[in-house]
Amino acid sequence: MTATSRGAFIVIEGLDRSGKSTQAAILQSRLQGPEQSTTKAVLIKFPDRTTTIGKMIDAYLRSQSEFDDHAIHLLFSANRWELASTIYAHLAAGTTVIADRYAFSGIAFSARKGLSYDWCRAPDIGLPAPDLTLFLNVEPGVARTRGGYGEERYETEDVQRSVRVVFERIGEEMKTDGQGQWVEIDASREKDLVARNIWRVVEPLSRGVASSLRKLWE
Ligand code: NYM
Ligand code: MG
Repeated sequence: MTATSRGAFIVIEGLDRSGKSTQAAILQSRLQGPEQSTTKAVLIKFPDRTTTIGKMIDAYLRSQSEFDDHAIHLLFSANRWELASTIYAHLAAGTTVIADRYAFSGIAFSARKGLSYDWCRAPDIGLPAPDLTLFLNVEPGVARTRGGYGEERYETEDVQRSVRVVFERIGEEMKTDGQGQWVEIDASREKDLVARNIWRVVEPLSRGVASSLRKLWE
C-alpha cells in the first residue's frame, strides 16, 4: 500500500450454493498472506445476523416470523447501512474488505417477488460502492446437486431461477454504467480452479487502490 492508497472493496455475489462463502474464505486467506500479525483483509457477510436488525432478518429467513415484502427488504438494506461506517474505516486503514453478498442480493431476492426494481435499488443508493463485484454464476440445477438447498426461505430451485434472472439484469446494468467492475466467474467449475480465476481478477487490487471510494449508484 502506498501513502495515498486505501483498501479495496470486493463483493462476492451469487445464488445460494454457488460457493460464495467458500471462495470468500479462500480469498481472505490469500490476501492475508503469511504475516498474520497485520490485518490485510476482513470478511463481512450480509445479512450480518448478529445485530438487532440481523436477528430480525434471521428469524424471517428461518420462517419464524413474517414481514411485508417491502419491510423485510428495507431491513436487509438497513443491515448494510449499519455496517457502512465499519467498511469505510477498514478501507481507510488500508484493509481490503470482502463482502459475502451485498446490495445486489437485496435487489435480486426482492424484485423477483414482484417489487419494482427501482424501488428495490433505492434504499441502497449511497452505500460504499465496491471496486469489484465477482458474480459466481452457476445453474440452479447444478447448485442444487451440491448437497441440496437448506431449509431457509428462498432455498428452492424455482426461487433461485427467478433470482438469477434479476442478477442477470443487474450485471448488464453494472457493466454499462461505470459502477466499478462486475466480473462473472463460472462457479460450476472445480473449487480450486474457481479460486484461481477469482485471484486473477483480485490480484491487481490486492496492494491497495489509489482512487477514492465511490458511492453506489450516485
Ligand atoms: N438475502 C440476502 C436477501 O433476500 N436480501 C439481501 O439483501 C441479502 C443480503 O438472504 N437466501 C437472502 C439471500 C439468501 C439469504 O443469505 C441468506 P446467506 O448468504 O445464505 O446467509
Ligand atoms: Mg443461504
